[in-house]
Amino acid sequence: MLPIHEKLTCLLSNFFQVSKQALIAAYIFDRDGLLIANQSRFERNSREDSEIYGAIASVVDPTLKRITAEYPGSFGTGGFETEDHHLIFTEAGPKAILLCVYEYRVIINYEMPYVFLIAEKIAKILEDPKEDVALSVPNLHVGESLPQITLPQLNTPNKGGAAAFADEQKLVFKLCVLGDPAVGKTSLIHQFVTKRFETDYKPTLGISITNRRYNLQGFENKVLDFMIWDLAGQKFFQRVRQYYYTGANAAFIMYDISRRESFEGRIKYWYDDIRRAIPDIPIVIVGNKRDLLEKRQVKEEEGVNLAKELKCSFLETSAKSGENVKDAFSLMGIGLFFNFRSMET
Ligand code: G3D
Ligand code: MG
Repeated sequence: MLPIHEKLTCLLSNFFQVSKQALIAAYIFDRDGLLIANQSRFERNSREDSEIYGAIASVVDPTLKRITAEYPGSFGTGGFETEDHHLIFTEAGPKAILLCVYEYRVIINYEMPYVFLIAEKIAKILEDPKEDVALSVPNLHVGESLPQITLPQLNTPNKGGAAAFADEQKLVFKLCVLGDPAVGKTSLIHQFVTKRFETDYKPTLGISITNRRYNLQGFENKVLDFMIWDLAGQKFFQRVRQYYYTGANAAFIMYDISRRESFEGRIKYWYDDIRRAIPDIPIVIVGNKRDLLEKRQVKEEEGVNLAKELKCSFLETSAKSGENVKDAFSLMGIGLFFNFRSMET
């Protein structure tokens, strides 16, 4: 097992792999403002590497002090812009703060799901060093169906983090999992829902509903209840469709990368089917069975391109090994949470 510091460094380095176009540097501080781990897009200890922090230090240090003083509990996230950068501070559990520095030209909305995912992983690593937290960071190819995220401004008194997020809230999200038989829908859900406290199978409808509570890191008062609808029957009858789709907040459309016939034409079929019922929910196209590399019949690139065309997000998973599964649901939860917030305000 890796020591904590190495886990954090490895996580940040994977974060850079997927965000390298936008991210300049990332720092993990403890609550006393001491640096625990960091990574930049430049070579470690190079001149550029040390220059970045120099450029932002004058705003970072006082901000960290203020966060600790004003928000001893939960502050969520907040950020501001300097002349050249976006600085995003995010709570990473009770012990740490993640600071991400982005290029000024970057649209921060698109990066935020990642920031939260990383913060969540950092919190878990620090909370229980024995827990096996995936250090990989999925390359979620995001389309235009992304939520609009409004960041609280940390430098506005009383408007930032804690104040904006303090009220308790319970959100229920219905997530539909679609795709041809045997692509791995049920397996994917079981990977995510390790402790199934409620699964309700409706045999006449061929639908199975599973609930899973999800706590969004940094937002202690928020509870997200995923209600995951699985097409458990072999036949998807016309009369069930409306019932299945009604009220859905998001959908996964899955195929099996080792069976071309589950991809070709079929993703488009499921996409049209749900879009007819609900025109505007976020959809992630999921290429499953990524572990069957030697049997691959659909290139990752083909999935990415189709997702772009349909304005969906895209991710490859393995419901067998668990690769990217929890992260897929986390990213969806984060996206839905912020989507919901921006609809409210
Ligand atoms: P479905 O719910 O979409 O119909 P299932 O699909 O979850 O029932 O999975 C169908 C079969 O694919 C199962 O095999 C399951 O174990 C397998 N499977 C699901 N996901 C993966 C994966 O990521 N990798 C591999 N290698 N297999 C996977 P069986 O043999 O039990 O029918
Ligand atoms: Mg199934």
